[in-house]
Parts: sequence; C-alpha cells; structure tokens
Amino acid sequence: SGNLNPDQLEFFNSQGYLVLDSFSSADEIRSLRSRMDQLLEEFDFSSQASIFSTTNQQQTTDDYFFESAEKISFFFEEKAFGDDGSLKQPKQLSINKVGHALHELDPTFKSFSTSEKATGLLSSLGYKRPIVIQSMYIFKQPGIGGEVVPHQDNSFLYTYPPTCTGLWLALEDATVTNGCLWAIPGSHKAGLVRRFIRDETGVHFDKPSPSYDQKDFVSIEVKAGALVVIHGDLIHQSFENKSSTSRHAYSLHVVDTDGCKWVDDNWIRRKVEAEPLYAS
Ligand code: AKG
Repeated sequence: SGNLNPDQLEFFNSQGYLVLDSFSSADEIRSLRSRMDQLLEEFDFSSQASIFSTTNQQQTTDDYFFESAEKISFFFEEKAFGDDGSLKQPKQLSINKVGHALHELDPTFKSFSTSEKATGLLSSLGYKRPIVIQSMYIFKQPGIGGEVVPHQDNSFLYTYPPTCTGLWLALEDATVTNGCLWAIPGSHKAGLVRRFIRDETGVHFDKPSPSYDQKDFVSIEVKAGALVVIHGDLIHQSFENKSSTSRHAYSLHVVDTDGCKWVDDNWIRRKVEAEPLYAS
C-alpha cells in the first residue's frame, strides 16, 4: 500500500534517499512561507531565544532548546551577532530555524504534516503507527546560514529498533550555491554510527564522529516544492550559505510507535504523547 511506486522504493532502499519533485504545489509553498513570515512578525525578539549550532551543539543546548520539543521556538544563527552582541542584520534574516512542534501547534504546518500525501508516503515505507516527533522550519539565511555537519537522524531521534525518516520539503530552490543537502548514497546500509544522549548533565554524543571523505557525498539540488525523503541512517549534511539567496525548507522527522520503543535518553522528552498520523 501507499503512494510510492516500486522504482521509487527501490531507489530509496538502495540509496537511502529519494527526491519527489513537485510534491507540494506553488500555492502550498506560498502558504507555508507566508505563515512563517507572520510567525516571525509576531515573535517578540526581546524574549528568550537560543542559538542553534551543529558545530557547538553541546554549548548551545539549554532549557529553551529542550522545551522547544512541544513549542514553536526560535533559534538564531550563530553568525547573526556582532562582537558587541547586537544583530548584524534584520531579525527576520537572523533566525536559523523555528521548531520543534510547528506540525502540532500551527494549523498551516499541521495541515501539510498530516496530509494524505505525507501519510501515503509513510504507509509505503511500512510505518504502522507513525508520529511526527519534530518539525523544523530551516532558513539557511543568505550570507550567514550555518553548516549542518554530517549526521544520521537516528542519532538524535532514536527508537529501538531505529525507525526515523526525514521528510525535507524545499520551500525555495536548493542549490550547491545556497546550501543544499548532500548525502553519501547507500551509507544507510552501514547502520547507526553513534547516538546523541541526554542525561542529568545535558547532552553529548556517545562516540566521536567518524571523519567522512567529502568525495563520497553527492549534492541533492532540488526545485522548490520537491520533497527529499531521508533514511534515518543516511549520512547527510549541508554547507554554509555564503550566497545572497536564502534556502528555506520545512523538515519533518517521523518515527514509528508500533514494533519499537522510543528511548528515555533522547533529547525529546514529551509531557504529552504525540498523536499518531494513522494506525494500521
Ligand atoms: C535534517 O532535516 O535532517 C537536516 O539535516 C537538514 C539540514 C538542512 O536543512 O540544511
């Protein structure tokens, strides 16, 4: 069952990712982007907020981050601030991402996240009782959009056995110039390398990152509206955006809740259990 054809499933199973062009219409993209414009407009930038960095993840993870699992929270780019601590550019161009419960709390993002085209995809991938465990609106701002270092999503959102899949929707064209995704094709077959663990002292990885050869990565350049499906064990990354155009994306991470267990030492510890997208 589900909406992927055998060729698409074969590509996903062998490569660890899949691009679905024109997954979202221009209208849908416009509504997601304008809703985010509105959320930024309403956000009180004098209130608490954190920086998000994958190169300094341990130092920048705090209560604001932990609590964002069930909220709509705003994270700054590491390079948004000058030496005097003030923003170097307009606040709207200083945010790295908004997360991690847009899919639950905001009707526009919820509507996309629970759409039949999304659930049909998960059904194709064999999900029995999937939940969206986190959502992120990622800006990859012009000039300062931070890099996302090579990682596997199962490291951060671990079930036993692992079941995470990323659904990454391009809200703008993503190119090698503005910081598109890169991945090592087939790397998901080697399994999970390490975990990101939360304990009393904060968060840490249980092992250092292997070093990866940049020659092994392929760029995943896509048009706005394309969806990139990412296997939870696929090694992927994105570089800094040094160009003058942004690269917005809306990213969902899904795990199963049937036939596996959400482990207690994940960074996300929900107070309220997530609603399944469907149960079969
Ligand atoms: C993810 O959503 O898992 C990513 O790695 C996103 C990286 C990016 O958008 O640059």
